[in-house]
Amino acid sequence: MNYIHSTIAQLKTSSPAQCEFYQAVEEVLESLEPILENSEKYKKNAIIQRLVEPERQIMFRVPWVDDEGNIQVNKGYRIEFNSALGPYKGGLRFHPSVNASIIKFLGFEQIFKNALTGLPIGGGKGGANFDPKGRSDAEIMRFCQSFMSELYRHIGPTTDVVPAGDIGVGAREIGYLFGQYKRLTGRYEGVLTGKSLLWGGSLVRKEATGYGAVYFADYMLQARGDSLQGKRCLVSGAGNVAIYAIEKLYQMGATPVSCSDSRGTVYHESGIDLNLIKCLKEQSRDCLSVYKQTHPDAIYISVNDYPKDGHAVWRFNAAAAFPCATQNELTQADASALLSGGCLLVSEGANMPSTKEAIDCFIAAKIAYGPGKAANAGGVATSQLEMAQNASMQSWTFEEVDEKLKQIMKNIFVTANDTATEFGEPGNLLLGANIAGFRRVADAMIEQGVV
Ligand code: NDP
Ligand code: 2IT
Repeated sequence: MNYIHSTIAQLKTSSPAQCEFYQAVEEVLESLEPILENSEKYKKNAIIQRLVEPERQIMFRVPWVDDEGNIQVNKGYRIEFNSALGPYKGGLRFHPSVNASIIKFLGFEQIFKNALTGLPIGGGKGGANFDPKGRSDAEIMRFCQSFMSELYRHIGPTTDVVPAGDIGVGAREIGYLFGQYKRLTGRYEGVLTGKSLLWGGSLVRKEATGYGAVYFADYMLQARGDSLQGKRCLVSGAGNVAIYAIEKLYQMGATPVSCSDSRGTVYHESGIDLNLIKCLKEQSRDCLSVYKQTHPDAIYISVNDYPKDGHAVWRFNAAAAFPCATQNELTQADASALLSGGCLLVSEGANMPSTKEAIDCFIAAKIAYGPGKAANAGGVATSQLEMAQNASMQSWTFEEVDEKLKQIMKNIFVTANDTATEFGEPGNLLLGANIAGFRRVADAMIEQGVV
């Protein structure tokens, strides 16, 4: 058994039943074969064994009282995965599916994503198995306060910087979390990102992940002598990332024709009504099924009617696909359907949205495929720009931050593309992103000794 396979086998014994985490590790490690084969130093320094083991894992009880006076108990997590390049950085996810496997896969991805940005940030992730759906603002506040009552002792502006959102965590939750942090510590400091513009947030942070995934798509197409202009695009999700991917697609002359949530998919041939989605999801927190009340010509497909082997959203013909909802939302059958429908590009706004088999189809077909750790890095990169503004007591304009975001996405594309070419697989951005991110973290780890 070679170095990579023996590490994965050991991991399955030492961290049992964490299938999403194994999936993320296998995807990265398998693309490292070419660099590991040619360099003894990573093996000699046990870099792979060290990388797959988080530096620290914090799990805690989150008790809170609901509006009926019942005591509820959730499980909270913060995984401080790797600090070779800087303080741990990565969001929080509040969703009923959250468990150690999901937080570890997200934290592991975050290490390489953050390395690819070229910024001084390590990798971490946190969250809770809390379901915000149907909860009142007062319940959300009490949950966030209880969550922070434990988390505050583990975080700090030079040690571990939390949110800027992920599934179920947006501006409202960040406000409540920050308020409690300030109350407990008495410190007004940049320990959270994605803050409100009224009290230390950065312009463009809200838009950054979705915009970044579209900029990345545009760089992939430019390299192939093509552009997004006039292209029909499928988008999944209807949250923060999906909304701002849709907005940027319109600005770049493309037509986004779909979006989805946990209950169903909307397909609108003439183009998704962005203002309506913003109202439904950012304000009234409604389900997408009501979209048809305003647009009877749109198609709505409930999850109950999805194909058995995948998701309705990928079964329409389009030139490009932007998965922006959640992990494993794009299967092998979905990938085949996309390719048969003429899809030339996939840019992942979500983390690990495509299954391994789906990715294999995209790589084999040699379409432009932007893996999440490269294509969605605009969010965390703009979080770091928020940290930089906080630390220097400055506020940059929308145009300044947007320009820096574009430049960062371009650098990530060029780095992944050049690395793919260097390792003999031109155009394979999965390989290029994994090797480039790994090389930066691994070399820093070697220089810092056995810690
Ligand atoms: P939001 O909570 O704002 O939106 C998530 C969207 O995905 C919602 O429309 C939600 O549906 C849908 N969704 C969530 N879980 C499922 C599921 N199990 N099945 C189907 N649909 C689901 O989250 P974000 O937009 O912030 O995050 C989306 C993805 O992007 C995640 O993978 C996240 O890790 C990734 N990401 C986010 C970044 C950020 O800056 N926010 C940065 C980089 C990556 P419903 O409305 O019904 O809940
Ligand atoms: O997956 C991600 O990169 C995020 N959810 C954003 C993390 C951050 O700290 O901005």
